[in-house]
Amino acid sequence: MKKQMPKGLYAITAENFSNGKNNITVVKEMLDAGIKVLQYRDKYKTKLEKFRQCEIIRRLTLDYDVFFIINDDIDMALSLQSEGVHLGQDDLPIIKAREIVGDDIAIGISTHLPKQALLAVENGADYIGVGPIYKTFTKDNVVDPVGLEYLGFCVKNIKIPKVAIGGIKLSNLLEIYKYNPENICMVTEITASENIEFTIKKIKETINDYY
Ligand code: TZP
Ligand code: MG
Repeated sequence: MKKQMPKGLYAITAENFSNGKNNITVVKEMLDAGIKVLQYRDKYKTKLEKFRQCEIIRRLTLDYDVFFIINDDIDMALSLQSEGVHLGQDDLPIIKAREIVGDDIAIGISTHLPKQALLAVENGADYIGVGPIYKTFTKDNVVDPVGLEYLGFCVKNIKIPKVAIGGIKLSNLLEIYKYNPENICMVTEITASENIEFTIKKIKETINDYY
């Protein structure tokens, strides 16, 4: 049966912004700090390298009861039975991805425009990424910031969960929190922090443990 994605902080791996640590080390620190949603994202490894890391992370996320999402690789999501797979606008269409993964694996899709958000809902996405809200250097070839206006549109008009993403830091977190999206994603604010546990504690305090 499909699991419900927990609300709150949505963490993503970024090995090249992890102070020299590998994804496994960072993920363990995130799990110990109590994150509930984790996406594995790595644009620089071979499929086999990604799979080896994801095998370990799958086991850890089951132990910690964390909602595990794999970016891009539908086959790996299916093979490891992750809770979700995350697609971009240039990946396989949601309807085709759904035929492959079935109904038990959630499909999320990045969106940057109202038209994309509405289409994602129509095509049966389980959640949408909304962003990048602010400028970010974490993602290559990223589109221009969409700003808070697009987040406002999505919160008002899109009924499936919304994950705000892109350039979100402790310093601007409250601005996002006010819009009340189901999830807020912070990548390098967590992976690149000197003390991941402390940073996650601060994030939780900032949003009043709403998440
Ligand atoms: N998709 C849209 S922005 C982004 C992704 C994966 C990266 C966001 O990273 P950060 O470090 O939180 O700005
Ligand atoms: Mg992708």
